[in-house]
Amino acid sequence: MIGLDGAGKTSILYQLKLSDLINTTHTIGFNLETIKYKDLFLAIWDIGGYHIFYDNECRVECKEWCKHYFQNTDGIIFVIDCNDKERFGKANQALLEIIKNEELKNIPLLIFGNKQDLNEATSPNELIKFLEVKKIKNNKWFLQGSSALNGKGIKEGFDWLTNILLKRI
Ligand code: G3D
Ligand code: MG
Repeated sequence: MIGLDGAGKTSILYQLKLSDLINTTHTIGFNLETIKYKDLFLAIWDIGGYHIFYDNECRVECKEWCKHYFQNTDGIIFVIDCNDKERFGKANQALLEIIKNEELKNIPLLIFGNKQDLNEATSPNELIKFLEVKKIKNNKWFLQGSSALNGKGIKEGFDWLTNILLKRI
């Protein structure tokens, strides 16, 4: 799970936790949440902000580090704050940067257009115009509007992702 800081990653995980939290492990820079969702045990790495991939200071080191996690990743969840239009460009660049990784080829990509509860939030249909999703060739993707505040859309997103994962098992 990745996205710009403040997008709502931790809040989305918290919504899931309310139902079926198994375990939380805090590591340096990474949080691991183990959640039972339907018949699956999901180990979700909240790998924090986009700077891991985007800022020059930590880019090389962090990228190398992330590769170890990516190797056994079954899906990507990318969270976008739909109320933060100024950073849509950055979110788009971060997304493209992440899916460039060889290790993440062919795995499903769930994009949460989060904070839909806010009046000014960009709708998923509008958001799609800001994201260069046509450049995504190697991943099946799905954009789901969500609100980590009231929980709307989160189940729908995870249903899409876990249906694909279950088919692959
Ligand atoms: P991150 O883990 O991606 O960095 P967080 O983001 O989950 O910490 O969320 C950042 C801030 O956005 C938090 O507010 C959180 O409550 C808020 N937020 C997350 N999801 C939603 C949402 O769907 N709707 C609204 N309205 N707010 C949301 P604070 O004030 O604690 O910084
Ligand atoms: Mg967080």
